[in-house]
Amino acid sequence: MSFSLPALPYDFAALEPHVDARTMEIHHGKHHKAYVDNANKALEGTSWASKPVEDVIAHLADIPENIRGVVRNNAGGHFNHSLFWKIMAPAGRGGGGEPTGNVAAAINAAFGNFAHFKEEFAKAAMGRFGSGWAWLCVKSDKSGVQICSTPNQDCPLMGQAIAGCGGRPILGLDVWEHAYYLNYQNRRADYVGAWWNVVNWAEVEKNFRG
Ligand code: MN3
Repeated sequence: MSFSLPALPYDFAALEPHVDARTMEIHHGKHHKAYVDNANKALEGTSWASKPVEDVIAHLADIPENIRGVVRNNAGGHFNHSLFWKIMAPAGRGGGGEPTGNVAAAINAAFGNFAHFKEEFAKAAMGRFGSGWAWLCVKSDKSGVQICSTPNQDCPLMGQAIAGCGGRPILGLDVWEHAYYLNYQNRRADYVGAWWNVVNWAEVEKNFRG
């Protein structure tokens, strides 16, 4: 079974005004679709074509070298965006507010409090030069959570050697210009600040529990 584009769990305009409808439409229907199509094309005819995307990106070193780069970018893009859509929800209807439960406890243990966590996460998002992602991950040894950032469509699941950070991502923020440029132009900080209004903490909690 090849990868397929997951349906958005809300309509294109649902995250307005924080993320605009036109951006969502292009981001999901064009960008994410292209990652799915390109990953499928590259993996077609290999034993990896039937594997879950998590397995594929966690074993990039085992992917044939002639397709490894394409798979890294496009299977990475597919996984990252699939997570991204799910950890957002309309503001006030599942989106925004503060984490609760286990993930709140883990965030407080690692960062002191939610406000400090947001500052550190925003630093990771703002410090990523060019295109990439900011992440909150459960550490590989499961001892807690940590923030990191990756370039392009790299993902912490790819591991330290490839992505420059590791762990299991439970929250991710796309800071490619395609994620915000129509509404925010060069004002990435405004996008990052507004995005907190649409974070679906119940879903992050689900991810945390694995
Ligand atoms: Mn994107």
